[in-house]
Amino acid sequence: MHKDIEKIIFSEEEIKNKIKELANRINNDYRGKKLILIGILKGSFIFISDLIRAIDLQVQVDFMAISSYGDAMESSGVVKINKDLDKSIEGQEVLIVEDIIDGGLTMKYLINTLSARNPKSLKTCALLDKKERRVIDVNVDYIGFEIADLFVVGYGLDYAQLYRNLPYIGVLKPEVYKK
Ligand code: PRP
Ligand code: 7HP
Repeated sequence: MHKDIEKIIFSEEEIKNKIKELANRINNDYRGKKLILIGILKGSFIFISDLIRAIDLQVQVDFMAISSYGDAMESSGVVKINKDLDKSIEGQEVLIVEDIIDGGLTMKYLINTLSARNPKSLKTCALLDKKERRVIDVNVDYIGFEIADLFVVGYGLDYAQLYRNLPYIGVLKPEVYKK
């Protein structure tokens, strides 16, 4: 375990199994259809790369880069698009893929922005859902794990842009935040 991690919340094995479960549901729900996964950078890059390999459909991928947190641990509530999609999603089946839903402002913004582009369908997927923290109601169609109000890192999730490379999801030691 990394020296800055206090506790592992989800192991590599648990994440792997959860991704299989989510992909099975997605495969069944979109059987015979073409799907576009939209990964929200940076946090979702590891999750989406494992998820897409477990999906057995005609599937494309595109990315958006959004910033709402910067290096802070609380959402600023101001969402900014740093990179938009490369292609139109009009008339397409679209699934937004996030690492985590916290207050919900980012996902709400994405749903509003992307539904205005007239996709055939728009659904949402997040590996982690911190329901207790919600400040705005948002619909998440595929949820990996519900988690308590803990700041977690690893498997794409960062603190001050670090720890995204950890293969598990864990909680940092409190002294790391005080540095
Ligand atoms: C994180 C996460 C979500 C968002 C969730 O992104 O990846 O996009 O915050 O927060 P919310 O539900 O309170 O809006 P962050 O801004 O930290 O950027 P990153 O993905 O580059 O780490
Ligand atoms: C954003 C975010 N990034 C990393 N860890 C968490 O627990 C987070 N919640 N919202």
